[in-house]
Amino acid sequence: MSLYPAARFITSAARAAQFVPDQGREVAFAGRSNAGKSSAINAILNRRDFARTSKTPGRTQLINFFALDDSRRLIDLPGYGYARVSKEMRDHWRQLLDDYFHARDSLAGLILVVDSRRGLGDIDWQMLEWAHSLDGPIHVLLTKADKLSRKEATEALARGREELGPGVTVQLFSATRKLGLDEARQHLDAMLEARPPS
Ligand SMILES: Nc1nc2c(ncn2[C@@H]2O[C@H](COP(=O)(O)OP(=O)(O)OP(=O)(O)O)[C@@H](O)[C@H]2O)c(=O)[nH]1
Ligand SMILES: [Mg+2]
Repeated sequence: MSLYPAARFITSAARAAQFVPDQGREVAFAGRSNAGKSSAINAILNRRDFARTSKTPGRTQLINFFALDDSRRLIDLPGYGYARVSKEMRDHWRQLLDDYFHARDSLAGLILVVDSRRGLGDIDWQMLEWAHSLDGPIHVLLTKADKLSRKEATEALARGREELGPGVTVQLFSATRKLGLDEARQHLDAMLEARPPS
């Protein structure tokens, strides 16, 4: 069963001119390189190899636009924080993300993907600050929870809740074990279905 049976890849954008028209609603997935963004999208949509996944961090360097239906989209943002890239590359990413966040009236919410073993890092906080100016909900997936013991997972979630405070929701997630899928889908649906700002 796919939640969005009509879901399809639209395009990859390397610059703002290549963004799809800013209509309808979209939810963006952000996170460090290798955090598990593409895997989370695949798991949530119940589609294998839909958003590409990679064992090489930093491979997805473009903004990938996926249509869920005629008016709703999922956005796979390029990962950040991967050390072994040139300064030019990092500057390019920063510009691309900056352009994206400033351009998109259709952006209805952000899903921040964080490796549960690492927790929130400086660069995640920067992303959250950026996203807070959006005025839409932010939901954090603490992913790869399958790599944690039950006790570690409980602690990671408690720490996340405490650090993020009441404005941001957070959950444990595992694409591999399909843990937390329903909770993630509920947040995604709520973001996509909320009324557009008038
Ligand atoms: N054990 C485990 N591994 C995962 C999980 N999610 C992703 N991975 C692995 O982590 C690696 C990176 O996953 P991706 O989904 O490609 O990560 P990404 O955030 O899209 O990475 P970039 O596109 O490079 O920024 C891959 O080897 C995945 O198989 C998970 O829930 N559990
Ligand atoms: Mg990816």
